[in-house]
Amino acid sequence: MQLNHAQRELTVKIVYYGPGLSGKTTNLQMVHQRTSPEVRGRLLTVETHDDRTLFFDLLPVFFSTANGFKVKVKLFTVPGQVIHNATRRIVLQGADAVAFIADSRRAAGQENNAYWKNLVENMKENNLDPAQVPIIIQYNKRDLPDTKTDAEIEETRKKGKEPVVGAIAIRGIGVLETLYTVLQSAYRSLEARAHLAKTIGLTEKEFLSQVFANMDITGTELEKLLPPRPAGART
Ligand SMILES: Nc1nc2c(ncn2[C@@H]2O[C@H](COP(=O)(O)OP(=O)(O)OP(=O)(O)O)[C@@H](O)[C@H]2O)c(=O)[nH]1
Ligand SMILES: [Mg+2]
Repeated sequence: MQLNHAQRELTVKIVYYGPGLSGKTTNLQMVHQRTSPEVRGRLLTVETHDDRTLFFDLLPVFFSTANGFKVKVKLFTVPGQVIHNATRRIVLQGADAVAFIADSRRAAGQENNAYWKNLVENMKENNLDPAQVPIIIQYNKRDLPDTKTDAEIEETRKKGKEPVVGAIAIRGIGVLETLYTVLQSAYRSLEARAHLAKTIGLTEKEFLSQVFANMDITGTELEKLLPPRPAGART
């Protein structure tokens, strides 16, 4: 987190981490599609010729608080290919929360575990304390055959402390729910350390409702979590 009192600016950094081809870039593309052009920056992608992320993808989302603070949420993805570990470590620097995108297929189990270890190692290298930098897990590709069952995912959820979200990112299913969950975890961790409500008057409710105020949440679970807005409203 970067908090600049003079400029009245808060920057929050979220990193989408996980094995190669798990759907990290797809998540950002879907968030981009559902976000109004007025509040989003350019979706910056640097890819190889076969669409693999080479460095990272970045999507910034902006809003202003009732107190006149500018809030910038920066969404990054890391490159999942094994050879790009140094890049993953650099992109992870200063993360406020991590969305771990796993492939739900059984065959991907080992790969998921290897990248979970890799995440923990790289967090250590960057002095990111897992007790302070929350991780949430997305089980993506729920549309494919031979995936973990819902019951198995429920088991994982119960065993671990991390929130778990199911998704079919290519259809936009679970994508905004994942973003909501990771932002909520990020806010709570920052609130515990930096007291955002007290210092800049930004509550969890305002943070989350402002981020999603200019996103199309139609048909997502967020319709139940966020206050309804009158048609055409922008704030
Ligand atoms: N069937 C299915 N395919 C998906 C889903 N999400 C992503 N994909 C596909 O999986 C492939 C990889 O997706 P990306 O988003 O590029 O994966 P990535 O995690 O960014 O990969 P790297 O950048 O190489 O680390 C693409 O062909 C996507 O269309 C999903 O929910 N279901
Ligand atoms: Mg990618």
